[in-house]
Amino acid sequence: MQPWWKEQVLYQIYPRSFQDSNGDGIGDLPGIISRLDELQKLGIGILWLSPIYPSPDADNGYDISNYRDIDPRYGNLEDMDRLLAEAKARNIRVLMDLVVNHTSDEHEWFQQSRNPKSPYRDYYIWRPAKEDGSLPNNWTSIFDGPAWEYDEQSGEYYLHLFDKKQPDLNYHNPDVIREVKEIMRFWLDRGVAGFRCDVIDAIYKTSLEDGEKRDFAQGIEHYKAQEGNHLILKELRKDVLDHYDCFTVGEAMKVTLEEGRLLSDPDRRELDMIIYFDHLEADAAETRFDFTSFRADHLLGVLTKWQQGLNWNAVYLESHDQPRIVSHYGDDGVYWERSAKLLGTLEMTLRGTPFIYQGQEIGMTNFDFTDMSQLNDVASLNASREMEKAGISPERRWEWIKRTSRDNARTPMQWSDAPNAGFTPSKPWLSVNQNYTRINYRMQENQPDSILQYYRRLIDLRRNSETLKYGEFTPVYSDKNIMVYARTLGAKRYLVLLNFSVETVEAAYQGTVMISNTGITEYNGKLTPWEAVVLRVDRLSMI
Ligand code: TEU
Ligand code: CA
Repeated sequence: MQPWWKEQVLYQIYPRSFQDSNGDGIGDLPGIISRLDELQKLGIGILWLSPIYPSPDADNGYDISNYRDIDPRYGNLEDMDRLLAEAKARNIRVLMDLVVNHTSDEHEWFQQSRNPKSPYRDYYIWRPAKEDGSLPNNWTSIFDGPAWEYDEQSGEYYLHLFDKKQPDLNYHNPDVIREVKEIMRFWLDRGVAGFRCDVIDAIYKTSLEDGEKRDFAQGIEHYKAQEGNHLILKELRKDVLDHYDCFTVGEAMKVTLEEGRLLSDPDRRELDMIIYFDHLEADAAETRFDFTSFRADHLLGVLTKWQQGLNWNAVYLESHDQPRIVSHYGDDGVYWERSAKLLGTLEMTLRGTPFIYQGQEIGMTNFDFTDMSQLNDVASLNASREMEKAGISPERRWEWIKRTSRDNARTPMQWSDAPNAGFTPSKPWLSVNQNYTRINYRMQENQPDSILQYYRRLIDLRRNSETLKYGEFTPVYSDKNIMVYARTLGAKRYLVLLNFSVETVEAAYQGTVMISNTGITEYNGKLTPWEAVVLRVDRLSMI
């Protein structure tokens, strides 16, 4: 029998933007509880909540000041218990986001740690300036600028791979590992079903030597997927996770296939799956602030590498860190609906556990902001400053921000055409996309051929097909505009035909139409613009 987390579809909630219940403009736990019926109806079996712990919000909750409580803006521990019980009643399990590469600088440990004599000193990575007065090394923060911040009280610098309000923990200290185990047990004992582990391939810094010159994350070769990191993951597995019916998905930054294998190979007993980024960077250029144009064959190449290379994949196209997929690889203009459905077809027919990000199921698009003042994302704000320093023009800066900003995915969920999209009765913490009158959940609930209804059918199709869940993945054909791949289990085979363009193209395959985003029931060998067709091929000899 396969584990439950391979059978189910996962849904990621970004709590502050999902549903506000008390009119303060911020989504909360009672809001999530009030929407569980919708999630059940979609066919979701697992929820991952982005962080809901108390946080000063330098990075919207990814800077935690207390790991054993709920931020009052989201509710309290009783609300959490109620959410777990209500979800369970609907056969939905809940994952917490475990953010333990760093804490908030307002966490008690860090406050104590600023005193060089404190037993907490060694919880973090403190270093004096070099003899010539320069920084301890040349590492850069993933949010741009140096990775070191000076602390007056200590007379030393501390390391932060992200914002300066996110000091990195020191995994050379066994006390830190002990604390992490206790935090994990705290939540598992309360009934959570596992963790999405934030940047978990970066927690162990092997050395603090200077890094090779790079335009992003300089120093990364000293902390990405290190041997010490593998040992810690094994220890967490053996001492904690193995004692519960749970699973972990670890975010692995800049990970290669080989590193990904080591982190998620079931025999090594580290993580159950990893979140990598390769397939969402298929149009990224070599230089940091540039892009190449999208090609379906290129994307299929990247997908094939991971589909065939890993034992099991976390399959996702959106998250709180990514632009909306319909605006990225799809067409959020004329072919908005079709391309959103095509991308859903792609995701739901790959091998792995599908992760749907809130709003993806109704085809939400990138934000409609018109200038920097409307942004919240710390990564965008810092990147914009760096681009300015590099002499990049305001127009190109804004283009890049619009294309990549994490705020694209963080605008509030569009539930209806009521004011603020039914997310809140008051002013939302981040502006609602004004296209909510056209793109919203309630409208799609009432339309039989909406993106939402199509996602329900896709999820249903996957749930009931061993071939779609477990079949082998094989690329069949691709060019600039189209990709065709097969999923095969024993004598059963599905062929997935996707046209990523506005051209009508020949694709001469035969089979029974299982689902299509154009509503066809018979396939005539031609794909119309943005058409997606899944065929069941009854006789293997046919292709
Ligand atoms: O993301 C880590 C990460 O790799 C991203 O920050 C990525 O580099 C960035 O989005 C590019 O702009 C995780 C969380 O998902 C993210 O929200 C947090 O900000 C980050 O860790 C720090 O906790
Ligand atoms: Ca609220």
